[in-house]
Amino acid sequence: MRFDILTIFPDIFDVVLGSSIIGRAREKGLITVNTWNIRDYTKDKHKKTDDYPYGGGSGLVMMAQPIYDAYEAVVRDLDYKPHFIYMSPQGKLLDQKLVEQLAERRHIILLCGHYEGVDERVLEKLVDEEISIGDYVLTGGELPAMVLIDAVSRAIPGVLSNEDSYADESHKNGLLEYPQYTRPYDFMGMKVPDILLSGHHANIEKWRRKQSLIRTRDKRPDLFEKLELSEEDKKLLAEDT
Ligand code: 4FV
Repeated sequence: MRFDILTIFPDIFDVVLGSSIIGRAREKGLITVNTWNIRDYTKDKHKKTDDYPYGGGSGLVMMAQPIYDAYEAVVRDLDYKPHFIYMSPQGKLLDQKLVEQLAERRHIILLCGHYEGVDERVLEKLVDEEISIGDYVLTGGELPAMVLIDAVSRAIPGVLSNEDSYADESHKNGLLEYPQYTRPYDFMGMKVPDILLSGHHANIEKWRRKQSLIRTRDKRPDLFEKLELSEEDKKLLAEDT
């Protein structure tokens, strides 16, 4: 997977996408992340990337030309068109299903907006998909881009050291993850559920499934109502009532 990020703050990606799991995935060549400073594609001596909006109003709008020319630089040597995503509060909400769909792609360009947003004409010309990380307004699209890259990269085979850990986690198959425990057995008088020390893997899996169902029902009824419960699931939930 290749990510190209169009941004006016390329440096802020270095630490977050250069560390830990994502950093190691880049070193292993599982993902490539390139940042492109939109300011490098401005044509005036002040390197303007934004200007006042036509029609008046507060704030500034990012100009089309520097963005478009940065895009041209990315695709110059390509014989295909990468998938172009604009991070925006108006986009479709990023969820695990969309993450997994994006992880199937080979090359994604991410445009990070600032100020009031981006000139509509560059969106019309370039953008394949608008994606939001939540219904709130941020100062820039850089954090959303990092969130997307983190979530999508985790879904790429080989990025997580233990493939199973991806299979079990929250929001996989629409369920929240079960409670996790590690040593010590007794922490401030709170003990680990004994089932987890039983060594009986079938019973442990059953306990975990039940905990996931209960958590999803209680914490995220919106997700729970979409589940197609098996007869076994219904029995597990009925045990509590
Ligand atoms: C955002 C979001 C977001 C809006 C104005 C950047 C900012 C500025 N992006 N999910 N929520 N973007 O708030 O993706 O251009």
